[in-house]
Amino acid sequence: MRFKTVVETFSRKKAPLQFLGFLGCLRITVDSIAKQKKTWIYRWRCFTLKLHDEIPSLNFGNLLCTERDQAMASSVAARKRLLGTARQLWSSPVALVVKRSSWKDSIDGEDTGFSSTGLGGSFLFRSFSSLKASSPTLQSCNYDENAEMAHFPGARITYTENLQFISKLLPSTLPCFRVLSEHGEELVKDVPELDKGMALKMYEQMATLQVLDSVFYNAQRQGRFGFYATCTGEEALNIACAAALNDSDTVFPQYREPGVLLWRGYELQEFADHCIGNYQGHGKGRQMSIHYGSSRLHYFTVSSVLATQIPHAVGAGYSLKMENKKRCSVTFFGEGAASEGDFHGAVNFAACLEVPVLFICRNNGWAISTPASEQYRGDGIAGRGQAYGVRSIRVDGNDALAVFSAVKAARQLAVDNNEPVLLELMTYRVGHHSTSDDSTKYRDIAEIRHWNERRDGVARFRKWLESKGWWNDTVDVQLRKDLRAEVIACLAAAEAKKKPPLADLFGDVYDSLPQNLAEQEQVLREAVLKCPEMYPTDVPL
Ligand SMILES: Cc1ncc(C[n+]2csc(CCOP(=O)(O)OP(=O)(O)O)c2C)c(N)n1
Ligand SMILES: [Mg+2]
Repeated sequence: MRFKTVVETFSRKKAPLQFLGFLGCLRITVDSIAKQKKTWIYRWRCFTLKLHDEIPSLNFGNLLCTERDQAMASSVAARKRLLGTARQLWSSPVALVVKRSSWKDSIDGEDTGFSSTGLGGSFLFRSFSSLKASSPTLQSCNYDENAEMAHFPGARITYTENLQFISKLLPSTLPCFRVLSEHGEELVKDVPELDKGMALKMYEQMATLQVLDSVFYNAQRQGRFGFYATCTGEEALNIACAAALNDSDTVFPQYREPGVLLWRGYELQEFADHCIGNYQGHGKGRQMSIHYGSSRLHYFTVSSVLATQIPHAVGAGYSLKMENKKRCSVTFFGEGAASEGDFHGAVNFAACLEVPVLFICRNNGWAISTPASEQYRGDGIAGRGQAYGVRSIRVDGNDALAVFSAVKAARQLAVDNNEPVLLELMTYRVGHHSTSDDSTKYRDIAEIRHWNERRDGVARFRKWLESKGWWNDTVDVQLRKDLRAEVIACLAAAEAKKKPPLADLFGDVYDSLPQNLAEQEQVLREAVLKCPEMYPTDVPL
């Protein structure tokens, strides 16, 4: 398996070094120094490190090499000791610095799998930052020889003689980051810099989502298409996340995040065409109606099989890292989906492989009829981050400004450091789970009303806009009226379009139709011709 990543190289003499990233090892190609191409495989579990005194900009001295070590590194024995310490403390490479004249003796013969033969001159290079160990444990490593440390392959730890289990809970519940009060007042000085144009665009998109949901929900109830799920109560969260991301970040959605697509430019007509399932719809009528997707907008097609999108996002993020794209992948999921094994495997994978991926959990309190209180015993979803060695944050998901700030900052961390970040956005699912659900059967109507009337995120954002003098009732009424007319017109236009031809039912999976599918198509055609009244009349044969 070969990845294209060419990694940052440092050299005073422009030594033509190239790092090719591999899973689990680094392949180092040293070119013209030896006037011939030589390749070494450097196993990443073996570790070589030396401070290059001439290039102070490489600042790993504070991590592993104290001044004492530098002085001692002048002797072969001391360097070997340093290497040994490094191996024990650090299981992945940060940098490999080679100065041939002084290092040949200690590199050769070491079990690094690396030979210095053929190297000449003085040069150094470092592995790409994605392999850089960034765990806080590294920085607090104590390798004082006098401290009694228990070195196991699984952890670097101190001993205790107290037989004590650690508590089930963190010392205190994780706080919830917010920027606005329930009344839309600014609570912090550093309100994210949103200019008027951006803030208004966000609000208009939130309103569009509300109108879209209202019209489509009713259309489904009228039997005009098969299934629908609103994001009522989570519109502010949808749009704030989308606005904070880069439009080219690859999104792996659950199903309650159509706002991200809307923000990126998915047309209202595209939503309608897909739900109705006409020939221009993304799924050509073969998908559930809310299973939107768009490769143009870097938005993977929704799959209702819970949590399957989470490991996919990690794989995509890993690939973005290897191609040095400076983008991240983003996956959305509910607190219910976070109970699936896929979530746990994916987060652990991302932590170990240092993948730039955002795990965005919408904790809306319900997974159909299962309340969050029956979903976990720890501190929600954010509380799991530390166990996996992943940064995490809990945010008020109904505070668009808080969500915007947190996602923006998380994205920066992910892309700059090649690391995953877990965000838990606290919110409430105001709507029914879907058109197949009546949530009043399992939850109190007063609870729904409370969230809808008192704690709605769009209303809160609007109050903030009004406090700045950027919005008022008159424009709001007009906007919603215009949007409603537009959505209704798109739906009517979608219904007037042809259905996809029958042959489309069998296409798009294989390059050429396999025999069994060809036979099935033939049988279906014969059945339609024999009993046309049993089949839709608007599907072209
Ligand atoms: C693997 C799997 N199990 C069960 C279901 C049925 N199901 C569909 S949605 C859902 C609830 C998901 O809740 P959550 O992840 O909290 O998302 P929310 O609907 O609240 O946005 C369930 C159980 C499914 N689609 N896939
Ligand atoms: Mg939920």
